[in-house]
Amino acid sequence: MAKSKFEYVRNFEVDDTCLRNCWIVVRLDGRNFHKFAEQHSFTKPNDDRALNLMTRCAQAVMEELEDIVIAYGQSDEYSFVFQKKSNWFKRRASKFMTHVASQFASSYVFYWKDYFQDQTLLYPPGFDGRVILYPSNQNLRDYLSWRQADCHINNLFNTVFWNLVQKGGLTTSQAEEKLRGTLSGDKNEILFSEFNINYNNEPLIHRKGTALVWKKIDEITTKTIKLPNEDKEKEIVVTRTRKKVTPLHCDLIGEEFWEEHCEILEDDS
Ligand code: DGT
Ligand code: MG
Ligand code: MG
Ligand code: MG
Ligand code: MG
Repeated sequence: MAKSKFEYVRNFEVDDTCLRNCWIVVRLDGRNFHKFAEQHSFTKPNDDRALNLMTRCAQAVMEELEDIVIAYGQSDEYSFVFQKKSNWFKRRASKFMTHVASQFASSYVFYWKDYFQDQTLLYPPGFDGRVILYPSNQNLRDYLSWRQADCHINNLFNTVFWNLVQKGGLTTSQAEEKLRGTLSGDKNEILFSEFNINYNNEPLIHRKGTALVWKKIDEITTKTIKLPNEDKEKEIVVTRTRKKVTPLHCDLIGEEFWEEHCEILEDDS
């Protein structure tokens, strides 16, 4: 086909190929969710409807898009890890970022009513996205550890803060003042002595966030077959192994998770 004289504009497109042999991580974060949470009456400090909706959207992203080996989410964010050798869209960063963000955002609207029956969606939410490349398994593990540590730090703070306000009768500025400069040990102590709460017994989903991994499951179905040379039909049991996205609320920082899910970190070569 002959080229039009306009064709040259293509040369203005810049190359954004992700370096080979690196893990490709896409992290999304809700735009101005401080306001979004207020306007949609999210419960404080954690709204399980919102957290489960986020996970439902992440599951849709993992199932619809190629090559995602693990996802991790907390608060209004989710990270998606694409396998090192992925050649999806020739590793173009903009394709990864935009497909993840748009699939996630449309899912958020699509599945909203399944989680928020009594709360209408008041305006369309948005999510920002970024792409980060990690060359080594250690870097990837440290990235996920960083996000999970962030979840822990924020959740411990928010749990004490909202107990002081909701049960302790403090104003938000008094609670802020009381917590200024406190270490995690102090926060655990306030929770225990003032509210009889052992932080370690708080729900895992709030303390650890949510990891989504592929799990093999055996799907058992019955099938009716017609045998050759016979008139009768026969029912047989068929077992199919299928991969299913499964949510886990566990520690990602220690060795145990990575030993149990050794298929995620492939050979570091
Ligand atoms: P951004 O990301 O710069 O556009 O601004 P924000 O407001 O989204 O800030 P970010 O992402 O640092 O913080 C997440 C906000 O989302 C935080 O203000 C609290 C809110 N949020 C997330 N999950 C929950 C929840 O389960 N319950 C409530 N009440 N708020 C939540
Ligand atoms: Mg942010
Ligand atoms: Mg945000
Ligand atoms: Mg955030
Ligand atoms: Mg097209």
